Amino acid sequence: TELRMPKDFLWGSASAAYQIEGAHKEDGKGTSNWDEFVQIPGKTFKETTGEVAVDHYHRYKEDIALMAEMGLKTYRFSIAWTRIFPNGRGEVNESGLEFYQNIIDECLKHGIEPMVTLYHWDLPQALVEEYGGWESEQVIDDYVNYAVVLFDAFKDKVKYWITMNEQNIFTTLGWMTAQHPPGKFDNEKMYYVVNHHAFLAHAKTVLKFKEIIPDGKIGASFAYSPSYAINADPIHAMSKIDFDNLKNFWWMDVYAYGRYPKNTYRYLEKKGVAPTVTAEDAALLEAAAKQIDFMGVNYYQTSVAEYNPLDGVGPYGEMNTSGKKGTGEITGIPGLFKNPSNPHLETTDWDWTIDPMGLRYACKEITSRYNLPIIISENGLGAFDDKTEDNQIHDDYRIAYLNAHVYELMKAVDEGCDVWAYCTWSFTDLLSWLNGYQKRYGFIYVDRDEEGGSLDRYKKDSFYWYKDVIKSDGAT
Ligand code: BGP
Repeated sequence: TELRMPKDFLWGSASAAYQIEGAHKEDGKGTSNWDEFVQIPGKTFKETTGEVAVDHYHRYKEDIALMAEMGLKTYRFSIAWTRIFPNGRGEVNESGLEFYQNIIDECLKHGIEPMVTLYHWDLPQALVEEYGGWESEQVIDDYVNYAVVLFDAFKDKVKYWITMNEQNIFTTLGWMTAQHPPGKFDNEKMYYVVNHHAFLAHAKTVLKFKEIIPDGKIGASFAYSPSYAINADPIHAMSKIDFDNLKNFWWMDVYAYGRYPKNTYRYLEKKGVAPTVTAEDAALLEAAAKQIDFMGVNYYQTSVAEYNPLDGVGPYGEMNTSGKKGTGEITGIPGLFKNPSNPHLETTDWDWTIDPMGLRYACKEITSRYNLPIIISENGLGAFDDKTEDNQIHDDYRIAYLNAHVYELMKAVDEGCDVWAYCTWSFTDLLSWLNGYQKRYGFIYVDRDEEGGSLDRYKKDSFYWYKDVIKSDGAT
């Protein structure tokens, strides 16, 4: 039988404030942790920053008009906390609110459902300086206060909200491997404390949300990398479950059940790094878990789990930020698992495994474990610039990648998963946090490199492909 998504399926695309907006000091915007971090030599590819990014701040009308031309049903974007509260809290910066008001109105004008991410990694630097940002529990109320301002401002216009983008990634890269701000690696206990604060901030926000926008939909977006044991030797099957518990369920279980996976909690307790969970925390997490409406999933790749001896590889390894295949190192947790590459699958130039069926696997795992609706909040292929002289971009590899993933997603729906939306990463080309402007994800090519450029927009072949997909409900 023919596969086809329902008529009201939200075909979308996604972005994040720091990666597209630019205008890093305009209209009262405060400094974020990322504005600071990129100033440290050697932290990003060729020292690239988001100071200008792809200038979406000034070109949002043009960009949203392109979305409308494509027929996009939803646009997922994040709000920069520093535009709303330049110092993280205190007085609201009205021109910041106005900017997002304009984006939302522009979307609605074109019949595009806005989907808002509250936090996509750019934390007000003032809060870092004041009390250490996520390291202090003071951040919880500041986060909730920021969220409530947005709920009040946009409650009549925005239905879909995402609290955290990839809490697993920003905490792991920020506190375990030092690749994101604040660039720390030597305090494992703090890594779990930071996560606990983020969970509590998420949970309090979900409960507030239900008071302010009772018919709205809220969840968190998780970077989910499902795993396969390297072979049928039970020792690797054990590594797989340890990996899933420590790297996936540690977050998803808290969002969906309001509690940490017990075996992993015990493991961390023995190590002396488990977060303290008070009775009040437990009640709050559980209450919020009952209220979330969907699991947001950012899906890029799957992992392989293999046993890793106590003297084996650790969590930090060189990351491939150059696009030279094979330059990324294997990492793991000594005594539990390591994550070698998958001999059965191809990779991107950045060593990311390409596994369309893994998307269906992810959906089925979430459906059986949590029985929650799913929003695919990111999925996409990073590739090099390949514009021809007459401004054409023949990105057939991107079309092949997305097409295979859409097909697997439709199979997941056919097999009983309740999927509401599919957002590709990304609509326009934009800044890749550690890989600069050379790693492109968009349907729209933006003329710029590390040095700058005209910032003109050009439609890639994938633009027309996705337009057809949307028009035909993905019919195969
Ligand atoms: C996700 C982030 C996005 C985006 C994407 C692509 O982890 O939520 O913000 O950057 O990955 O990643 P990269 O730019 O590293 O290729």
